[in-house]
Amino acid sequence: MKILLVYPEFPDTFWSFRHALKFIRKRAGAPPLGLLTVAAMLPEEWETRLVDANVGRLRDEDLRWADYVFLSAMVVQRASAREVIDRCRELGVKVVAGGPLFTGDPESFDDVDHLVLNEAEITLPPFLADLEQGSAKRMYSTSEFPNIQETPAPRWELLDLRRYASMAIQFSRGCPYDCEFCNITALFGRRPRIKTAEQIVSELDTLYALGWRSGVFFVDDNFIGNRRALKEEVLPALIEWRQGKAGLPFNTEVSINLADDDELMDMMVQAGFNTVFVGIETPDEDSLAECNKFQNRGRDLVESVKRIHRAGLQVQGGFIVGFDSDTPSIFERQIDFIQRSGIVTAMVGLLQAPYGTRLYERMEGEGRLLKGTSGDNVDGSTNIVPKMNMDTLHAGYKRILSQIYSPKMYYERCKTFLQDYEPPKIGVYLDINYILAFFRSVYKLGIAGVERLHYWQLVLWTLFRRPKLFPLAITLAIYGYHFRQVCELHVL
Ligand code: B12
Repeated sequence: MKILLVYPEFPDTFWSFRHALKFIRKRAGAPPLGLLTVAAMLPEEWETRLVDANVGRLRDEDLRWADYVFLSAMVVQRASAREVIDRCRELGVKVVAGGPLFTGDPESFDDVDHLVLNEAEITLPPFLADLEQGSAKRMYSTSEFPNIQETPAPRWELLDLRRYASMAIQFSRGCPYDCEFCNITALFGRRPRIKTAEQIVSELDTLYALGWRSGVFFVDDNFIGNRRALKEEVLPALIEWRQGKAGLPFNTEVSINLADDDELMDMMVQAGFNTVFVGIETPDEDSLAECNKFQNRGRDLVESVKRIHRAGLQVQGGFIVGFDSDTPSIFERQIDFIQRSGIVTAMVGLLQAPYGTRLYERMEGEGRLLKGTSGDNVDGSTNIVPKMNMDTLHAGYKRILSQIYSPKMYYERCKTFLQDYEPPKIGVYLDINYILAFFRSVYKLGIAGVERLHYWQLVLWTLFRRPKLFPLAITLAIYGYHFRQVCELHVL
């Protein structure tokens, strides 16, 4: 059997990092970990190839080669996924689809031959067994959550590693919290399911043996969902694994209460983590109560962020406007909060109700649900009717983005962050692409860019005040360029 695994193209969005990736000559930020994992579950004697349309072209001959195309996608890849399905139909190739887009909206894909939904650890084996018997059904789904200690290691060797800026690895699935707008608990449950330290170390060993030295993204929904396992098993194993190695900095996603645990932050830093994404959402207590984000309530959020920065972990933050409790003062408060916290990478979106969330049900019940969603929560769109007047909301949203990504405020924020941030202690791996990226930034940002004055001020300030953080300062300058391009393209 010949299987072609296909990952459709992402549009030019906030998280695509497309404009930043050009500086380091990479095509994509992260690999399709779902497909790599599914590939590891297929019978060994089957031939498998992978085409990630974000790093290479999907040719008709690739499709013709395959007996089955295995397609994975998020909602944001809908248009490209649709194109792949249409091409397969034209060429008479059968399609098996799975992943978040198809799991959330199977009704839109009548023309897909087999929908293998939810987590493949449960749904793929019966599909494969039926396929062998010649009686494969159209749809396989489950409400159970598998034990991921039995999940095989992803097959990274199917990738052309050189085209990616970072690799991905997964330690846990699920999140103990239950925020009203988040679909993670619906998709993956509230009890974090974890892999063993041995699994993680062995996966990292494989990446290391393949020559990987750049960043590794732990794609967990909330990495600190099971602290006991982290402190007693996983982090000690990672600290040990890292001895004598350079490169491979880690980043992940956590909840804000990481700031309350010095020991955990310290162990994460020793293990090589340098960046964490945190759902901050809003500085407004009523909105936090409304969306059940109790882990963010009753604390000085700016101070929590700064504690994490001072420990040596850069916070990237998610922010939302458009809660029922929001008044028009929220826009200035968000801008002020983002500036004071020094969160350089601030993803600000309008409140959306993904399928499967409690918010979706509430909006449906209140007759406030609109059709469809772009899947991109940073494009100024929403699928709900907000309580605030829509024009006021849009205007305020645009104001936030135009301000926080204006060169003046963006570079000011970089400085606030670099002042607070404790430089990482892990060995540095010198990659020629990063050195060249500096020279490209000199031209594109320092000579040709509207931000040139701010760029040179940051370069000089960092060289004199925080020289160890110079590469990071350049990376942030390049990110700023990307964020401005995306905001100008989609929102402003
Ligand atoms: C890593 C990640 C990213 C990476 C993408 C990396 C990449 N190239 O894929 C980055 C940071 C870029 C990203 C961005 C975004 N993401 Co994202 N992301 C994740 C995250 C945290 C992990 C995904 C992952 O690798 N999981 C590990 C693998 C093993 O699991 P998996 O992919 O789900 O695969 C399993 C099953 O789904 C199934 N499966 C998957 N594919 C297939 C295919 C077949 C044929 C079969 C049989 C089975 C199957 O089997 C696998 C094993 O069980 C998930 C949350 C999550 N827990 O899944 C969100 C998630 C996928 N992202 C989401 C969203 C919304 C986004 C953004 C739109 C967010 C934004 N703010 O703009 C952006 C859009 C991307 C873009 N470029 O524009 C949503 C998707 C919702 C949806 N229904 O589409 C999720 C589920 C998070 C959430 N809270 O809802 N994301």
